[in-house]
Amino acid sequence: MRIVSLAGGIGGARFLRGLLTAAPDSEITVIGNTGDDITLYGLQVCPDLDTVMYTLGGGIDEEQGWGRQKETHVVKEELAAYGVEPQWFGLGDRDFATHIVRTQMLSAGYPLSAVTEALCARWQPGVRLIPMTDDRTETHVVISDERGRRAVHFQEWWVRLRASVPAEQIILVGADEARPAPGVLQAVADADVVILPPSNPVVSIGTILQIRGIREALEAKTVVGVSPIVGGAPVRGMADACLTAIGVETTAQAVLELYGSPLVNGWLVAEEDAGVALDGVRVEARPLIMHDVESAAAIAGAALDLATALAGITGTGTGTGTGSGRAGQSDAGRDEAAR
Ligand code: FO1
Repeated sequence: MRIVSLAGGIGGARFLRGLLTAAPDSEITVIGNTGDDITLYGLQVCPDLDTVMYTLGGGIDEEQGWGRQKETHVVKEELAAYGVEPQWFGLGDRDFATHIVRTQMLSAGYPLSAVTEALCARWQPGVRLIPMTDDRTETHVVISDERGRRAVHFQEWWVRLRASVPAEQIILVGADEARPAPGVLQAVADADVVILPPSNPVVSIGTILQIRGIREALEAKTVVGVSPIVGGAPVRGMADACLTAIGVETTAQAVLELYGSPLVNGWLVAEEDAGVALDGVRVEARPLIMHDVESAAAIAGAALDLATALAGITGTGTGTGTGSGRAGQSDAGRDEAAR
C-alpha cells in the first residue's frame, strides 16, 4: 500500500517509526517540514528532515529526540572559545558532518530534495523523505521584549527563549514563492492513504500545508490525522504556545477544526477527548501516548485501519489498494464519515 505522511520533528519521527512497524510492506513517502531550517556558521541545518532521517535510520539520540547518539561537542566548544554566536543551538560533531555535506551539495547546485536523497542513501530510513519544498523557507516569530517588537528565527524562540515570550505572529517566510519539491504532489496523487502524525499543527504540519498546492492535493485523498493534543495539553513540545499564537485553543477539537474538512476525513483522539466531532469526519478514540515503538505502532496501525476503511480499501492493507481519491471512498465509508 502507498502511504504519504507529513512530518515535523520529534513526535512525527517517533510516530513514523511506529508506522513502519505497523505496515512493514507499505511504501511510505514522508513530506518533511523545512520551516525549522536555519543557517548556522555558514551551514544549512534542517532539524525536521534530520530528525526523521536519524530516528528511522537508527542514529538518533533517543532521549533527546533530536541530534545524533554518541555525540561529542568539541567543535561547539572551539566555536565558543572564538566567541562565535549563536551558542544557544547545540550542534554536535557528528551532526556537523551532515550539515557540511548538505551545504557542500547545495553550494554545488543540488536542490534540497536531491541532497536529502543523498543523505538518506547512507541512513536507509525505510521511507522516501522529500522536503516540502526545495525553495528557501524559514519560520520566524514576532515577539516584543526589552529590545522592542521584532522577528526572531523560530529556533531562537523555541530553543533560546523556550517559547517563554508570547509569539505575536508565526510567519513562514518564503511561503508565497515556495513550490512543492519534485515528487511531492505526485506522491500525494499516487497515495492510497495519507496520515497526519501528531506533529506540531502550526510549525510542522501547518507550514507544509502553506506550500502552494499541497492542501488542495491532500483534499482529494483520504486523510487521517492523529491529534497532537491529549486532554487539553500537547503530548510533547510546545504546541500550545504555537496554537495560542494563532488564536487556536489547545484542544483536539480545535486542532481538527484548524485542519478542517475536507482535508481530514478521519481523526484519532485520546479517550478523554472522545466528544470531539466535526461534520464529514469520522472520529475514533484510543490511547494516544507513544511510550515506545510498540505503542507508536499501535497508534499508527489504528490510524491506518481508519484510513483504509474510509478509503474503501479492503484486505490486510498490504494490497495495492483500490485507488483512494474521495471518489474511491466506499459508500459505507462516506455514510460513516458523514455521520
Ligand atoms: N533543540 C533544543 O532544545 N536545543 C538545541 O540545542 C537543539 C539543537 C538542535 C540541533 C540540530 C537539530 O536537528 C535539532 C536541534 N534541536 C534542539 C531540536 C530542534 O530545535 C527541534 O527539534 C525542531 O526544530 C522542532 O521540531
